[in-house]
Amino acid sequence: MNPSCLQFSLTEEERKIFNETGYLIVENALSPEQIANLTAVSDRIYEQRVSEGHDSKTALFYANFIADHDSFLNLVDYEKIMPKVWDILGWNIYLYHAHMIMTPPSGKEKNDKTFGWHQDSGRVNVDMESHPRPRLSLKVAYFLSDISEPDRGNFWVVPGSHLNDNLDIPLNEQGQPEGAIPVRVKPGTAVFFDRRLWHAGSPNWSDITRKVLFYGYGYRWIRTKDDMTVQHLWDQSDPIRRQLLGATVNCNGYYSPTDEDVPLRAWLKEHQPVKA
Ligand SMILES: O=C(O)CCC(=O)C(=O)O
Repeated sequence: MNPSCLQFSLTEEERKIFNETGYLIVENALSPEQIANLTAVSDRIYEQRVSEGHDSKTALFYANFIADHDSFLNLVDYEKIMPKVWDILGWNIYLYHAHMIMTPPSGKEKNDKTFGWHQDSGRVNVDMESHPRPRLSLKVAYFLSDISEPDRGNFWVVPGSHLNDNLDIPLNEQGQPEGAIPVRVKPGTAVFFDRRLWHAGSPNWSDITRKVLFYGYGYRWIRTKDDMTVQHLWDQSDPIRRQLLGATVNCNGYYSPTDEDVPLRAWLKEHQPVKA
């Protein structure tokens, strides 16, 4: 990790926005070249899936894609984003989950049906007793397509809902919860969201395919949420990337990490001593 990444640390204003709303929009996180490259690789994966039988009118959810291409791998510790992730969660973190969602035009008439509102992490929200629920993880969504207009399969959120354990869903499943808004952003924008934020994907009523890459970071004692077959990349990765790809000396290191388990801790002590 190059210490120059620290220029992208979380500002106090960004922290306030994230803490209060449960999400944070970082514009121009990706350069036009990165967008073009990531889009080309994602398109190839999508076409391949369609050729294997995926219905080209429905969204493709494709997890465990990090090892598919270096441009995906390079975002794991991306300098413009990673400092904000560790400034929110701390150093005992890794990439526990990553997925791509390609949402093609549905070809259907717009309707008012309630979207699939949820908090992330499934049973975690049931099994853990605490209020509000613990943050535990966040996702960074890199938007590759233009969703600056509504109806383009936008990611929807209820700002400030991350501290609520429940969400009132409209009766008869018509309409969206009170306060819900579509996130409207240009290609290259990264959207951070707290796993507890009530959010939903939405149908694409436009004629532009929506393309997003989701990177989920959480504490190292959380299990992976997809197969995350990235272990073969450990040897070729620098120490911090290795940590983010889930490496550990032994299982105890997930709970009581040594410096070898968490090189990010020593790196932060050296380069960002006030926060480490
Ligand atoms: O497709 C979307 O915008 C929603 C994605 C989502 O719900 C998630 O990553 O948890």
